[in-house]
Amino acid sequence: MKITLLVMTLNEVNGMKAIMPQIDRSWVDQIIIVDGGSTDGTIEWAKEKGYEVYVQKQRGFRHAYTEVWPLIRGDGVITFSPDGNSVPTAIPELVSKMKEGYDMVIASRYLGDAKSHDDDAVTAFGNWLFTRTVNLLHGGRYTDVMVIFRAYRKDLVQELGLDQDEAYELPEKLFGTKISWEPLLSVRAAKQKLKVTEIPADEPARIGGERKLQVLKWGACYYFQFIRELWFWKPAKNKSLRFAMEECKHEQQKF
Ligand SMILES: Nc1nc2c(ncn2[C@@H]2O[C@H](COP(=O)(O)OP(=O)(O)OP(=O)(O)O)[C@@H](O)[C@H]2O)c(=O)[nH]1
Ligand SMILES: [Mg+2]
Repeated sequence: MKITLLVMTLNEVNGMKAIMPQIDRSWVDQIIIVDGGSTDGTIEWAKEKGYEVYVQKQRGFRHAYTEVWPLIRGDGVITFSPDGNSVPTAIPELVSKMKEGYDMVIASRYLGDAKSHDDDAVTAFGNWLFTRTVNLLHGGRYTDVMVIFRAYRKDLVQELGLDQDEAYELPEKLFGTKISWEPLLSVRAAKQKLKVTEIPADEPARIGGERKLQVLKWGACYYFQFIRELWFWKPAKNKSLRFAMEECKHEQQKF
């Protein structure tokens, strides 16, 4: 299994300079810096260091993902925050768990001894509430449904419909913002009863730069999605559908 590391950046040059040298390029098969239009030298620095850089065209975190997806050569991805919040040493652990055959592995800030040093009272409560809600409503067994730092199969995006605008449009319109897909990925992975696990990983405090999190607006959008998912998206009846789809793809390639 090949793994692509997606490094998400928006004006994150200080974090990049501190964190990227801690990542051994041989840990993964491909690294892409996915930039949201930085103006602080992040893009220039990354290119100078020889990284593959993709600059997103449409604003919003989820568009960064949908736009970069066709460039991914791995069968699995790791999404990573180079602002200091993701500990690079957890990358090899995520890779090896994926190679054991999991659909998704979350680097949880709240599992076992792990701690977040980035949370304030509001985000700590929000993350707890969101995780409890997803577990109660959708039968998850998560300790962290929100974190960016996680690994999953590339094809999950299509299988769980995460690339469909309809999954986000209404809450985004109601609350006037653009959101990401991690919370919905957690929900639908639980609904589909995928093979999911977590590893404990501390969240150190942010290194310089500015926080982009819009606590209230994003919180409202994600909560809306959690409730609507009770009826909005139905999991495939049996998991062999996935394999049937794969077979179809192979057949098409033959012709
Ligand atoms: N490509 C891309 N990256 C983004 C965008 N928004 C934020 N990022 C980056 O994604 C990572 C996570 O964003 P943060 O602002 O730290 O958001 P957060 O981690 O939820 O909030 P914090 O509590 O501050 O850590 C950072 O490295 C950001 O620079 C975006 O729209 N596009
Ligand atoms: Mg952060």
